[in-house]
Amino acid sequence: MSLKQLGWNTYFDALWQGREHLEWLPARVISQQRGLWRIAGDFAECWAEVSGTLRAGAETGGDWPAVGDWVAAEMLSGGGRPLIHKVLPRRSKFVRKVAGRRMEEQVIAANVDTAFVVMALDGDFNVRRLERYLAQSFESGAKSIVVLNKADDCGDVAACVAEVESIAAGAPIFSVSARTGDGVDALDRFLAPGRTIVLLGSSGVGKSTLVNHFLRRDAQVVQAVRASDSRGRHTTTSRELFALPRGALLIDTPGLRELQLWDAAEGVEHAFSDIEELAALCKYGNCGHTTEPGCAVQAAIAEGRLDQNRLENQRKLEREQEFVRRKVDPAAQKQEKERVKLLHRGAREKYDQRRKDGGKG
Ligand SMILES: Nc1nc2c(ncn2[C@@H]2O[C@H](COP(=O)(O)OP(=O)(O)OP(=O)(O)O)[C@@H](O)[C@H]2O)c(=O)[nH]1
Ligand SMILES: [Mg+2]
Ligand SMILES: [Zn+2]
Repeated sequence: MSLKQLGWNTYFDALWQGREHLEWLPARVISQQRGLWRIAGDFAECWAEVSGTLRAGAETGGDWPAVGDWVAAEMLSGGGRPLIHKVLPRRSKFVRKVAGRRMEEQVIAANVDTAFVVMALDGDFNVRRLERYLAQSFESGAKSIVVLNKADDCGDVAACVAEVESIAAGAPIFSVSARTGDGVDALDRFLAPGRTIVLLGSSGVGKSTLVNHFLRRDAQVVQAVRASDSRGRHTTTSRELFALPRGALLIDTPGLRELQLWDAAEGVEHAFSDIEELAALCKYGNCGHTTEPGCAVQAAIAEGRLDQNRLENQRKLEREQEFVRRKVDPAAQKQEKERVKLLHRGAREKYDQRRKDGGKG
């Protein structure tokens, strides 16, 4: 595949001009397995390792290559596995706190244009879980889309869509059935050539079934959910990027057992902007929205305009992400964000200049 078919564009091209070694080749990480990364580029596809320098410099989980990343690879003349020397700055990334106790970021997918946040309309339907995914997705830098799958297995799709509308903070919502194909064509607009889409959502919601639908072949194994509670069986076990026949790039991910937020203050804020708007109307600026007089949030709950559970979930997610923020060095994180911002600005300027010079975007 050509780099362009893999999603390369002038934006990454501008970043690439600053590479340290001319013999390095750009490649995209398409899957990953225990210390090996599968990369694709102009040279086709192969497994690669990370260089000693990258390994030594990797301080947190986020420093390692992830599926969707663009990397600088060196082909070794002796025929050994190529070495990944650098991860190009990410344009967007969907992350979580790594499972377990470690306070570390894990990158689920990088350089994604659109995130399909998938929720099933069967017995596993859960708007609180959706709020959690959306908060992290809003933080990612990708466009968030809610995909309500298994519409064929739902007694009242309209009611579920209405409920999701009230919590999705304006994210577009599509109800589909990957099984029958109903409604799935409406997602085509996000699948333009060179575009990267990640499928997110808990196990059993039908992510891999959607992948197979778009690929028009059974590339991914799918497995029935438990009859008792419609929960999935964690069928997909690794993240993988697929090239669709029509040119988009689709990343399938395993349903996460837990999605713990990581550095998602803005995402949480956006996800609950309706509550923020209400809070601005409270009588007291420091209103805690419990029993204070003149509380607009409590008034909305009393009038049925806001669900108490949504307010509680907001508090929970805020606490969670606050906890992470206190555990990791805040100064270091801020610095990192500034560094990435500057890199992006540099790339953006070069990109704009080229467009002015008559290049194509
Ligand atoms: N009724 C119905 N079942 C569906 C639909 N889409 C998927 N399923 C079924 O749901 C089950 C789980 O689907 P998967 O595609 O394996 O789910 P997944 O999200 O990839 O799950 P993990 O890989 O475990 O994260 C399978 O039995 C699918 O056939 C749908 O639109 N309607
Ligand atoms: Mg799957
Ligand atoms: Zn209040």
